[in-house]
Amino acid sequence: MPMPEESPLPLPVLEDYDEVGPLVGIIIGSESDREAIEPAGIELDERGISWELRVLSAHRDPRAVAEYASTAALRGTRVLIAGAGMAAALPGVVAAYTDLPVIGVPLTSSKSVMGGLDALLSIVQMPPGVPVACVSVNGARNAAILAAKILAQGGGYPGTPGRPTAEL
Ligand code: RP5
Repeated sequence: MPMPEESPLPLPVLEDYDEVGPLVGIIIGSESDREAIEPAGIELDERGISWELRVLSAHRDPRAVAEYASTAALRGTRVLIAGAGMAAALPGVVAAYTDLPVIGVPLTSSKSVMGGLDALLSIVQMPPGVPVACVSVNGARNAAILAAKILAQGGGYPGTPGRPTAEL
């Protein structure tokens, strides 16, 4: 019986990422968001939770966002944090491509309206059926804490079987 040909990777973007992903994937819409999202990584590090950061814009790189979001669960990632400013479509677009919980972080950018109210409304006003959790404007640390709480519900938190132990 002929063997089936080895199937190609489902999406080319997988080649760019470690096969096994971290527990938490953090995405920001621009390099200019990096400083504002840093507290999330610091908090996750302190909790011994693995994470990665990708800069992917829903408006400028929509295909890359779709590919990252739709492959995250396959790589073992359990929660996604998406931070963006202005018309912050990123968390909603990510949620459209994954069943993983998505935590949106509205960010202030130099071009924000009312200190980030534009991003807050863009993230929190998701249509029925596509929920995104939303923390405060520039609430990156809270996003990480919420991610940790979500992970603690599913037995996948560090210290539970199958995950590395960590000082909590
Ligand atoms: C959003 O537009 C980004 O998340 C950022 O907060 C804002 C401005 O982006 P840059 O023009 O600085 O790249 O998409």
